[in-house]
Amino acid sequence: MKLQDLLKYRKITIQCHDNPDADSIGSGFALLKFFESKGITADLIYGGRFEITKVSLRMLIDELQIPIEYVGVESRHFEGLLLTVDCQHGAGNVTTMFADDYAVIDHHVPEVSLPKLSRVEENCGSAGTLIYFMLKEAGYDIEGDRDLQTALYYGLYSDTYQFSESYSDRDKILRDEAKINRTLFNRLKHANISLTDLETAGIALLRNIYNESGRYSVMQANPCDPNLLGLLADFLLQVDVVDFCVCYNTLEDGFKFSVRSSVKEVRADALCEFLTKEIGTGGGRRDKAGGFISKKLYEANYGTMNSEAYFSEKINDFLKL
Ligand SMILES: [Mn+2]
Repeated sequence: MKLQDLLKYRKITIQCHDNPDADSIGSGFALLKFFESKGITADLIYGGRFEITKVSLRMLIDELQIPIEYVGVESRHFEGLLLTVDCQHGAGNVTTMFADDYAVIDHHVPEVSLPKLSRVEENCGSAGTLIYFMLKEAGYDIEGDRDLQTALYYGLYSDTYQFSESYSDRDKILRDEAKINRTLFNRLKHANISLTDLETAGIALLRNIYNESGRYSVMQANPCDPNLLGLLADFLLQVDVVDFCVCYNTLEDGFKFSVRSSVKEVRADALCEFLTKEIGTGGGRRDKAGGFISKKLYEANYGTMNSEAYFSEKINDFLKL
């Protein structure tokens, strides 16, 4: 599929995945600009349970004036084309919305059967890389648009762990030739948490519970952006005697948590699945994973059991397996 194939639509809704990241937002923004330049009415949306709170993403949106709109968890019907970017319509990480036609631009392994109008290339480190080349293919004047290049560049940077996992030739071309707003990029790079997050982190660190025989830590933080849980877990794993850890917080409807592991005996993804079995969802990678436990299902199974006790006891059970 080429971008030119989508120009027949008079109305296009671009949808990012839920909990959108820099790549999804930047990619959506670039497509929005392209369609608008062609006189098409385009909107940029995302759904899901959470509105964007991560500081760097708010900064990206504010500084580049990205008109992204949060639409919540309710499915809606949009007129014209629905284009999911950095995700696939029907997949688990994107709230299902409806439209007259569907299109997909993504760089993840196909999870669902794709619509005819699809372009999925897994050898791109970011969806933005693919879009950068699609825009060039369509003859769009990228060079003249520094905001667009900054957004795609920052998306690639974020999706590839600071370019460390960017291997494809096309990723390298975007990295090397994009003309970006360096000042903004530097600010984005160094704006991961807010002062409130810093205080939340400080309190959480003091409440760390270390299990000596299991060589793990469990830490509860006050309600915060999920990104902070990941950062706290990364930090905790740096402690010499911590082999793996779980950082969580209590939200209105359940517990959100991050797991990190540096030992092969404890897989972070397996531990996540174990902790959420029948009461939530979780997964990830061998070293990094995360999950959510539903309050309703937790209470049905464990009553008023204290959450710190739940995590500790469950982890001990997991270690016995
Ligand atoms: Mn991506």
